[in-house]
Amino acid sequence: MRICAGLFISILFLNCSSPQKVQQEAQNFIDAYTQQFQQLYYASALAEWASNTKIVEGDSTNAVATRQANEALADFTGSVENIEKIQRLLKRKEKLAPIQVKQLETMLYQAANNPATVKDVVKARIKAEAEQTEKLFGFDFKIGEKSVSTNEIDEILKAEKDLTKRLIAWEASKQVGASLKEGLVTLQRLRNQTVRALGYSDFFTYQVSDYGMSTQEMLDLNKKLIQEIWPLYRELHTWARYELAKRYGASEVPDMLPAHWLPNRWGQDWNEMVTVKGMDLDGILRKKSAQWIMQQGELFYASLGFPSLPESFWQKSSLYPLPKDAGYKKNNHASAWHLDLGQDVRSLMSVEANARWYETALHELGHIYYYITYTNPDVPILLRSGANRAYHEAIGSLMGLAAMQKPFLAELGLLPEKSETDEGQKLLKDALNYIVFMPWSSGVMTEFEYELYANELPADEFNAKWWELKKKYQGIVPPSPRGEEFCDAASKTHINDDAAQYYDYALSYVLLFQFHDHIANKILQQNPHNTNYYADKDVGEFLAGVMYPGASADWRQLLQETIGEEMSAQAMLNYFEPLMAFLKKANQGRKYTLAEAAL
Ligand code: X8Z
Ligand code: ZN
Repeated sequence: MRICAGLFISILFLNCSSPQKVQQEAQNFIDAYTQQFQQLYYASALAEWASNTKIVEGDSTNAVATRQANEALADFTGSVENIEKIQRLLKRKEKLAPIQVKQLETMLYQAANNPATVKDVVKARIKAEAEQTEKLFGFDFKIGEKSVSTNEIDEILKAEKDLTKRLIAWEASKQVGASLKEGLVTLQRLRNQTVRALGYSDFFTYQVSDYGMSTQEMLDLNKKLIQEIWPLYRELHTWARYELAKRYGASEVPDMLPAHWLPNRWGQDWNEMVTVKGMDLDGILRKKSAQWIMQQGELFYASLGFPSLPESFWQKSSLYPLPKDAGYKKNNHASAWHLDLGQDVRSLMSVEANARWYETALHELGHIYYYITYTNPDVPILLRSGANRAYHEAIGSLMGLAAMQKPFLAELGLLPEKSETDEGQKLLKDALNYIVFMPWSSGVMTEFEYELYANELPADEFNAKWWELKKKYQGIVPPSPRGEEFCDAASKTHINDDAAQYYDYALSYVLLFQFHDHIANKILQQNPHNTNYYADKDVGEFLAGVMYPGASADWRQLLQETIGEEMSAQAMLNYFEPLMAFLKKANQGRKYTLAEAAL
């Protein structure tokens, strides 16, 4: 009797414990978890940093250390004890503070990538990921006998007029994919297996769930975006076919764009096709230096009221290409790091003095200033990430767009005050950047990774599917048939080390035009095509307001609070609206080869 009564009382007590008590219990757990998490996270980031900045052929020291550090972090975040505790606390959700619920949900989300119940799978995945990164960035690109950097390949694809030379450079850029195919097949299996243990159907669905969306909702949203920009894309595609055929002296205008004709390894950004008269940024920047680009970037953010970058950023970042005789390689793709979720912020780039790196440097600094802004006492360590992942990508790209507009460039003395520029050409150049990117990101990349993970695309269909999607969404075809001995998808960084997240960039472009529209019209009262953000503290305040809460805010609500809108492509469409008539005229009498409506 006594025992039963005791049990009864304790059950009663448990169910009726006051919100304060439950919150206290949760907070104790969150605090202890956070402390350990931050240490393990930092150790993992430091090891990853070493692995990405110093890749020595045949030396596995960094790879081994990275594997160990990542395993330790995974063991902790996915431990049975932690998962059970989180789930138990989340059962009493209604008694917890919303910010506690958010932190517990973040923990559970991370646990799902590393559940201890499938420890061996997690271990195998960590190993496979480390090997894939090493292969991807340790790869020796060759043109003939000569080793070349990706910067050198990109330069050829930007400027070279000889189609044979272009073909050789493009094919060289795809070799890396073939060497990564086996690893991708392994990762496809292991990534799916790990997240299934906590109930996600596949890795794509797991990644999408971070937005609070289902896979179908994400696919539908991306499809809608493609449909909305399609009429403009169709004009750009037509214009580019004729323009490039003329440039290369081709005897015929091809129906679909050969991949090696375009100024980008994946055909994701064609802006380098156009040099705007009176605004030749490449020509201007060539006379500056890579260091100048970085300093200028910091100055731009600082002019808006953001702090200078910490000294440690300059000391510890890896910002410039390695010397040819370095004896090791580094990750050739740009990234920004928040290593300790505190003050240690760094960027990894290979900046050179040109417009492409100018834009990329501003993009990466956007991430860095996002880190710095949400590293504040109101944002718990576990919520130091973007309101969603697309927000994080949007800020720096927005600054890149702003820093290429004429009044801004003039203020910085990069253009003569009264230079004559061709506004139509400038808008065309912008569209070749931002509009062209949409079928690639929302279409090719998103659908390929959906097929890869959610539909378990068989390995002997990888390349066929890739080129089917390239044709369908981008109207791009390979220079010659590419069999399954190649794996052209794996030549794209994100397929290997940022899996199932590329729609982030598509959504970030949508968001950035919404932010830009708001800034231009509501804050600066300037024409969105001709703004000057420089030194405007109100613009800085607005951006800081968007970034400050990090992931402690609900991303939809934050959009309402900051710009009073839902996510929508309307601002992007408005920006490019004047271009349609120009393109229609330029394309008059030409043969259109893309369907009138997107599929
Ligand atoms: O990967 C990036 C950034 C790093 S977060 C340089 N971007 C995408 C890409 O290069 O494919 C920026 C825009 C698209
Ligand atoms: Zn980015």
